[in-house]
Amino acid sequence: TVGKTITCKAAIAWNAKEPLSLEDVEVAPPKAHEVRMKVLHTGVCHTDQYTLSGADPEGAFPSILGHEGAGIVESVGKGVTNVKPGDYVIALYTPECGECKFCRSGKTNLCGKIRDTQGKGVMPDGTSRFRARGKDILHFMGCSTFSQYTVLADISVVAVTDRIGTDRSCLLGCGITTGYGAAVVTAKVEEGSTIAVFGTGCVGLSIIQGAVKQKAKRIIAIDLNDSKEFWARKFGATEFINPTKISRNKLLQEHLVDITDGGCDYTFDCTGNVTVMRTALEACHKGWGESIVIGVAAAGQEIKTRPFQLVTGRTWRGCAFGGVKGRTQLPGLVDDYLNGELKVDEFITHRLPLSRLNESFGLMKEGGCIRCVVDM
Ligand code: NAD
Ligand code: AHE
Ligand code: ZN
Ligand code: ZN
Repeated sequence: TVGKTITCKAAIAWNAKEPLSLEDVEVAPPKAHEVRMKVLHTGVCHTDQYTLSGADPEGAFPSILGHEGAGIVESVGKGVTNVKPGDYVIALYTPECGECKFCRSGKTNLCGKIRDTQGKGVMPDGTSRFRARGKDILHFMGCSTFSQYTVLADISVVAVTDRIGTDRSCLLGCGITTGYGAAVVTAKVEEGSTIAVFGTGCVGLSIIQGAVKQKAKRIIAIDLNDSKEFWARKFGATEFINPTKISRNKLLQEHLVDITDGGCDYTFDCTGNVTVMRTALEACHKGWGESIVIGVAAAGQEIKTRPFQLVTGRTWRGCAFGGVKGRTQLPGLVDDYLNGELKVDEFITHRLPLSRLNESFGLMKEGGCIRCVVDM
């Protein structure tokens, strides 16, 4: 197959708001500094559903979604030195070139090298490697893991040991790393802290996992769905609040400030709801509380609060992929998993074959589904 176009199955998003269509796609060989990957497993993240819903200002169609995938390198283009055919890899929607202004700053995990073309759904040379029904199909987040084969920039993959199965390592490609990193790398939650996590899906539960590791004292999980209480406590939450069940005369932020002696040290939005983001900021402790935005909000949505909230020492920040540098830090997270120090298996509540990938979007709305892993 090396150097040749591969025809395989992919779940194509022809238009927003339509189910994905399973059909043949032609995957061109990798060009210079590109890697063709045989995707073995992919998770389905809320962000895939968000972009399919049409709410993503960068969402473009037809495209192949999916950004939480792991597999094997099938072939590499000229100049690729970081991976070789046969390597087990995780796809990185936040690449790491190590050379750009961002990578060298020491201040962020964002990489600027290919962000413009990635956002347009094309490879760094401005073209696509996918064709179906005689049309070019766009890439997504530099990954497109809803295809049995995909092509990525070499800086968008990291090789990891095959001792972790790809049905587990795929989840390190987004949800688990995003939440764990938000708590450990971005917020750097300290021992004894009080934190609140808004939205306890895969990302929120992983924040809880990170906060437990950092020895937070109180971990308050907040979700509209009561069935999330079981999951939140299983991962280490000390309290659970369903916001629809607190006293009607009180705002949720007031309630949180009351029960925490002045507010939380850290709060995290994992809902993508801008009203929740405000609540999370205002639930922070005066003088030092920090609120981290992780959820992605629909086009046109904006956040607001009284500037006095910031004047009085609260900080509003955010992160992508938890602030984790994929090529530098993911092998370490895989080791943590293998040493029993990072939960991964516990997030997998459902498994589906590629032919039933669409069902995962319905499952996501149910409280009982944390992550659905798709066997490609
Ligand atoms: P998910 O759908 O599994 O979980 C979201 C949870 O939020 C659900 O349990 C839901 O019941 C709850 N929720 C929704 N509205 C709520 C509200 N008003 N109050 C309280 N709880 C509410 O999603 P996920 O895969 O865990 O992703 C969470 C969010 O993070 C999404 O917006 C996703 O797009 C985003 N995300 C961002 C990054 C990043 O790098 N910044 C990475 C992954 C996911
Ligand atoms: N494209 C959207 C925003 C989507 C978004 O924020 N994506 C996150 C990752 S979500 C993973 O599940 C992200 O990485 N953002 C940083 C980046 O560089 O894209 C929009 O609003 O345009
Ligand atoms: Zn994601
Ligand atoms: Zn870079």
